[in-house]
Amino acid sequence: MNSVNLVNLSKHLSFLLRHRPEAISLTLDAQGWAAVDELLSKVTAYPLTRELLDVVVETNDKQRFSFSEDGRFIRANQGHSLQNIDLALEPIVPPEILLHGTAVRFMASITATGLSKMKRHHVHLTESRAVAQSVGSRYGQPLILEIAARQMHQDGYLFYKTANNVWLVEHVPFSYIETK
Ligand code: HQG
Repeated sequence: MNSVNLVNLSKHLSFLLRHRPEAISLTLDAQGWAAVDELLSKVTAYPLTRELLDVVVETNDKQRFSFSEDGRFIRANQGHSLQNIDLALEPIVPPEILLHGTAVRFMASITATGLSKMKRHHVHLTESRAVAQSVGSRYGQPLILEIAARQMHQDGYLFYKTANNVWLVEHVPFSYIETK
């Protein structure tokens, strides 16, 4: 088990559970759940066992995956690009301010159109400045945007929170954004 690189395995699972289950003919249900037994039998790139899967889910730095209550199914908590998946999260009231980490080079476009979900299902927001900083720096010089989330909620926008504390919203018009 020690010889498996858990970060690489986690990336492979994200690829399968968020983007390309068909790469190994894996079936996801409408809420993104895959049967653990099916996953174990179809993943060939790693010597995946139930024990190793438990370790990945438990130790993943962003808690990217969840098991169903009975432990028989697994899904990615957020970040899907698959069109036919709906996590069926309940809308909840957001805090006053949420953060979005982006890169300086995207700002001209964000100023023109607001924050868009791009290839994912939602715009991803966080309560953590450290998370926003590291998410933004994946794309260049990072910039943290403050979103008037409670005001958006009052204006009728729906917010969701994933099992791993990522906040989701469909779109953020530029009028709710402050650069800080
Ligand atoms: C930017 C990670 C131009 C947006 C993190 C971002 C997150 C625009 C990029 C999760 C734009 C999309 C998501 C517009 C948004 N014009 N650029 N109108 N609107 N953008 O990766 O939020 O490691 O799809 O600012 O923790 O960076 O995958 O989204 O820079 O939760 O588990 O377009 O990914 O989690 O990039 O990251 P992404 P994101 P995981």
